[in-house]
Amino acid sequence: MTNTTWNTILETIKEHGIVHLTLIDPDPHKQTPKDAAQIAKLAEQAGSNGIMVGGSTAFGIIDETLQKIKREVHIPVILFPGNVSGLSRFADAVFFMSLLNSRTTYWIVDVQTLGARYIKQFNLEPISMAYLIVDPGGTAGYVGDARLIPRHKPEIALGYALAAQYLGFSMVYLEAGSGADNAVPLPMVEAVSKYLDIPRAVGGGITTPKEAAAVAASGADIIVQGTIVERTIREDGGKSLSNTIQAIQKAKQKS
Ligand code: 1GP
Repeated sequence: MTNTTWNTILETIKEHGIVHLTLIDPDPHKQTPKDAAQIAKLAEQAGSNGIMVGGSTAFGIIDETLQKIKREVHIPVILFPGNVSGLSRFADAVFFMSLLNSRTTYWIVDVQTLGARYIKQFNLEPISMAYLIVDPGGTAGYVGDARLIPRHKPEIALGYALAAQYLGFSMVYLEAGSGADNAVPLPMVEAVSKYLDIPRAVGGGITTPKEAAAVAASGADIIVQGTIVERTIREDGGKSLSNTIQAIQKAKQKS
């Protein structure tokens, strides 16, 4: 097993200071696999560095969605599974996540135990990720039974993030929840970034280029966007996304 996807992500962080990942929820109520593949293709053309496929309530059409996406893009396609049912042999890699601030052992270690043999069988590259859900948390917070990290307590987020690093995780992901009204607070991103050596991904409720740039300038290495990409890409073919990607790269050059 070669760590191709993770190495590509690390190399892109080294080269551009930042990675942009586009999240596609393979939900038949949102879009068909064909539409998902079209979104992925336009996202790649706009400069996104990878496609994440998954969601807290994703079901049913994951294999088909992945097969169609893989036909359209050259960038890595990474699973972002909401459960064992979110695994598929048709991706390049999987974010092997532990929801460290869950109240329930299922989301911390049991679901990973149930899924691990499939990852081996499917020959997926696992990328270990500490998943930390910040208030308001959205569906992920609800489904994952998270003890949401309070927005005004960056030190709690830092404690979890350092614990993740010391436990050997490859990266941490600060998640405010898909479609959140407010993204992860910048002082929290700053506090975590100041002391952490492993990459920080930040996602949930990041909408405008300006907002994304501020998150990047605060120390995020990976920015994840889903809702806004799915929405705008239909309207402008990827123009807004391309603006966002330019804005985050510029923010990194300055910081
Ligand atoms: C995925 O929460 C992110 O983990 C995506 O959030 O849909 O708000 O971009 P958005």
